[in-house]
Amino acid sequence: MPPKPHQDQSAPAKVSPTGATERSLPLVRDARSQSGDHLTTANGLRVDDTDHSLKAGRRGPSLLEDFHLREKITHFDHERIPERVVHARGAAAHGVFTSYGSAASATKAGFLAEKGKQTPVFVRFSTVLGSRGSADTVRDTRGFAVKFYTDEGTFDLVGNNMPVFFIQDAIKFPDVIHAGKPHPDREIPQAQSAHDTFWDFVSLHTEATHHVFWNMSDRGIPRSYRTMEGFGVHTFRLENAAGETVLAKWHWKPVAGVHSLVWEEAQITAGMDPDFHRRDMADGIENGAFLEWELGLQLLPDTPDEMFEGIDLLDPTKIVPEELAPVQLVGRMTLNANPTNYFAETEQVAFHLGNLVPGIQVTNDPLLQGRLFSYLDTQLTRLGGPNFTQLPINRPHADVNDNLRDGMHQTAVHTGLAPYLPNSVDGGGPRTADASEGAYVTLPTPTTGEKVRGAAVSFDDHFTQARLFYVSLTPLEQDHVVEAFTFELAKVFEKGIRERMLANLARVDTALAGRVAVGLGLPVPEAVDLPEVAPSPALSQISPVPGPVAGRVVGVVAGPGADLAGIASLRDALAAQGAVLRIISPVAGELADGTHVEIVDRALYATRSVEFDAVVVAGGAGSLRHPKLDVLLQEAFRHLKPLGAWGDGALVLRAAGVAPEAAGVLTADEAGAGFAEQLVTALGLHRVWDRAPQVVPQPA
Ligand code: HDD
Repeated sequence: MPPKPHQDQSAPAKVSPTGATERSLPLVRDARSQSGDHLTTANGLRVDDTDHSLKAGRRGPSLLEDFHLREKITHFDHERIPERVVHARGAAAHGVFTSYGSAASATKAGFLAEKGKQTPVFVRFSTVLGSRGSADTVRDTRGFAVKFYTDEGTFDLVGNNMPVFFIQDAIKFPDVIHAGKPHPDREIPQAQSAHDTFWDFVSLHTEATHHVFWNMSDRGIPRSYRTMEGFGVHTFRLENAAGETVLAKWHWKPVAGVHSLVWEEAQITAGMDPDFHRRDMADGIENGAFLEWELGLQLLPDTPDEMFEGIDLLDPTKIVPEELAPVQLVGRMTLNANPTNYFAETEQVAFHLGNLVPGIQVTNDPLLQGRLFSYLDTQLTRLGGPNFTQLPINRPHADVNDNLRDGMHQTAVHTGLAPYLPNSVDGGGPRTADASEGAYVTLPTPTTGEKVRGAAVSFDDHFTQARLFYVSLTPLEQDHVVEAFTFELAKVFEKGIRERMLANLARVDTALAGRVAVGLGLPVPEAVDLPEVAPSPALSQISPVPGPVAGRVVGVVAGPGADLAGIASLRDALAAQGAVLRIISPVAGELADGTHVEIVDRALYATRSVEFDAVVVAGGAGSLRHPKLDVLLQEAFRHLKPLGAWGDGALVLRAAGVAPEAAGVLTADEAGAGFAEQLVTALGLHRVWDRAPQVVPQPA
């Protein structure tokens, strides 16, 4: 009897609330609101029929007295809450943060100070502009919001996958978002920056230039959440147990390396699988390929001018290059459990920059100051009142005794008579604490000056760091930036906006501006004097060293007669590294030979190359020919993905126009250990960068 067919554990249909659900439960307090086996009304009355409304006769009108019908429909009518005004589309996971103890000299924050200390976390990733139902892979900044449920209260690190922001002052946030969101007349385009109002705004507010460069770089189209860096953006002030302070910037360093899609791939994926990133994360966690980051800090002296090497630390459009202030690693975060319920957890989670713990204080960064207001405020509309911290996902893991009372959606039954302080009725409590008992005591930082609507002069340099970013990229990454600007500005209707943007680009890099101008068919802007900047290699994401491949997906093309034993051994070799093998075949169903049965994971008519990080043709499948297979292989080749074949599989590559001798095309006689090893190394390098000159037009 043939063995049991292989089941693709990561196929979407299998992503069900099973193991992950159980794992996540202890992380959420009071998560179970349902009990018993019978269907009931909201009041616990057992229901005999939920498919037919109560009628006056089988063909008669429905009756108003049908309380079950009315309750069922009323509740449904009110199921939606307003989506987030920004970062509406997101996906989240539970995990744990483990401290290395190395931050103890900088901060007294308990979750960082003690080596080995573990703190539960909930992390939500998001796009900024698109609405809740938009696609994951659009070009955009990604949100990276982490909730640490610490013993001292909840700490939220609400960052992005880019270290700078479009604006320097929170008062402009409604403006930049109005400009980035779809045009108000037709609500087009969805989740895109490639339109007039966005480029109108950023060309007029040149402080946006640095962030725009990050968006137009490969950082704007991440391969997956697990391959994104994260940044707290602002400078924070840390305080240690001795009361000493230091300024700090937060960094999340992905263990899987920083990797992106290529633009054409991102666009195809948005249609082929709009849920690409959330599926990748959920599947990875379900398969045990957990997502991991190290938390790092850039520590900078707390000087009165709050500057470092001429960089204003209060300006959120500036970075401190890692070469000037190394990122010191202080802990590790592992995301290891999927949410049980999207609405209850991912949708209702509420982040807030004011959720701080002792040892972490804010600075006067004017963007940060405004954010401290906005996050609490927005939840009042979104979550319908002031009691959202009582929702299970938002409940602190520290004791709460807050004297806040009543209000919409109050679920606590408070005892006592005196929710005020001081009191002589409830025994005088709850009592305030001092710093030695863990109270948050605001640092007495000096503040002087005239009331003024304005910014420091040091906020005026809008171009030097954009240039620093651009010149730090490899030529290939620079090509991608040129292509992105050309694509986006080509979608801008107003010529004046395109010209203004070109003039801004010329203030960053002359050659770049020239290449984009040529692409747009517009005059090359006049060259201007550009500042000398020392490149920061840490800003480039292409690494010559192969990284981990957990969560990566290899497609293996097979058909009748394919070497199923070879496929099974390749699957085992990949699984040992946390990667997944999926069989691609012209039709769905099973492939079988005398000893093996394999299930086809992806029929050719239902897949596209974008679902795979590498594609390999199995031996024995050499006679397969299919127009969709040609497209799949050519696309994977064009997107610089590792390709390969064993045995006569190479014939399929050649028939599709992919030369087995080309860069990054691996061939072998059989799917042995050597072939698997080469494939894992190629996957770990993410793309076959050497192939780029063959598939990308040479830079002008
Ligand atoms: Fe914000 C959501 C990140 C500037 C106002 N923001 C939000 C989220 C992230 C960020 C990751 C999604 C949180 C979640 O998953 O629920 N925002 C940033 C970063 C910024 C930034 C890194 C700059 C450094 N944001 C910013 C400004 C303002 C806001 C300047 C307003 C003045 N952000 C909001 C908000 C949101 C939000 C309106 C929408 C939903 C929410 O807060 O809970 O309050």
